[in-house]
Amino acid sequence: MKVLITGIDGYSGWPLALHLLARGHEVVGIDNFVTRRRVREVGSWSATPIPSFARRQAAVREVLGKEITFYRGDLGRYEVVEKVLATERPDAIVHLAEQRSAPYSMIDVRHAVATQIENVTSTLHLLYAMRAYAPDAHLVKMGTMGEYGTPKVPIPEGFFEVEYRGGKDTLPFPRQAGSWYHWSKVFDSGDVMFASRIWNLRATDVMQGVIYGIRTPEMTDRRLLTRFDFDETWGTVVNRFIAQAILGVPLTVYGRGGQTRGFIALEDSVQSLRIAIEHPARPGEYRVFNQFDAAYSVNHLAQTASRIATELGYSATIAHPPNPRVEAEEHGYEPVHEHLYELGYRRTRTLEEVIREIFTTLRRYRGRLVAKQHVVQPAIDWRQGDNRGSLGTRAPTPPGPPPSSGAA
Ligand code: USQ
Repeated sequence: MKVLITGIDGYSGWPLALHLLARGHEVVGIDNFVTRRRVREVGSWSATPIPSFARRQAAVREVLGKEITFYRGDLGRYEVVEKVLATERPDAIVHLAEQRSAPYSMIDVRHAVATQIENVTSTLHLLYAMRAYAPDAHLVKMGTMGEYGTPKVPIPEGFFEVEYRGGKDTLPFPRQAGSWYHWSKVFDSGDVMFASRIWNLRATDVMQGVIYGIRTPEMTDRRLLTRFDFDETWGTVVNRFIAQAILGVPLTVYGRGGQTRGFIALEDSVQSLRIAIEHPARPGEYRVFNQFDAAYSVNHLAQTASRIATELGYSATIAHPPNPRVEAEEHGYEPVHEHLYELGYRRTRTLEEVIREIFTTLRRYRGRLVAKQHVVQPAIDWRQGDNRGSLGTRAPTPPGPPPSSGAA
């Protein structure tokens, strides 16, 4: 199949491209490199050094013997989206090209508006261009488990049956997102559902949990590694805990740490997306996959990361700074995830083995963590309307003790 990946230069876009190529699919990508710029904006960088896209393409050619067709462009410009779809006419489109950081969207009004405008616009542009140039293509749209929030009832995959005052219907499950970013994904979901209905488009809306991990089996060469963010804004929680353990600074469990989310390893996320592509939705079908493997509390993650860190010779401690976010810190969490399993998905990676793999891979890049360690501490407060000041004045954290000899 010919698959267009929007956001191919990103944390999951790049491993997805490698995986699809290895499976014999044809890959076309588009990216405007905005994540690279925005990570610099908050004073950070990827722990793994990321080559230019041209070098990435060359490495793919050399190592995998495959070609990636690439467009540098912005999905915010409709003429760009039209040109790519009219030229390529893909069988499937995996839409990952959105501002993906909840804390980034909470910096101030400018960041909130940019997040929502960019995310909703890119999706609408894709939907219109699909209708015009690729009406039979299958859209696999990256959404988030965070759309649902943390309700006190089990979370279905998108829809549930409701009985109310004598009437009965199957309706979209209510959304209670927890950041401007997460709300942008809710708006996208409504737009994709509506477009598939009026234009008979095929669509899978992926409610993905928090991803963790650093590599996939196709990354057989250092030049093929994906980015690995560890700062407050762009790093996800498991990845951040390991970077903190390597730096010798306390693992930052926000508040009481009972916050529970669905998690999935990078390799399994990529596998899930491939399965969705290979089993497309029917014309006019809008389906929802809850894409995660297991639910963990932040406390459990910190304890697991710190236990493994200690085994590997690092001295890891856990801190509970005041929660900069507004979220429930103790709650039940019971999301359903059956649709992917019905299509043959099986989890391949455990939390522990991936944590160990991150430690092993990151050891080589400790210097890059140390150089940016002041951006690891949280500074964006959900309650504040303007966090630009606190971002600018973040004091560099003192370096932690070096790992004991024999550390991973
Ligand atoms: N957390 C800590 N300490 C930290 C960082 C995070 O306790 O140092 C907590 C947060 O308060 C939150 C949980 O860990 O309760 C997850 O935070 P996160 O930063 O790993 O993930 P989140 O902001 O929810 O967003 C990430 C991705 C986003 C994706 C989402 C899936 O950045 O693109 O949509 O995970 S989900 O969480 O299911 O909505």
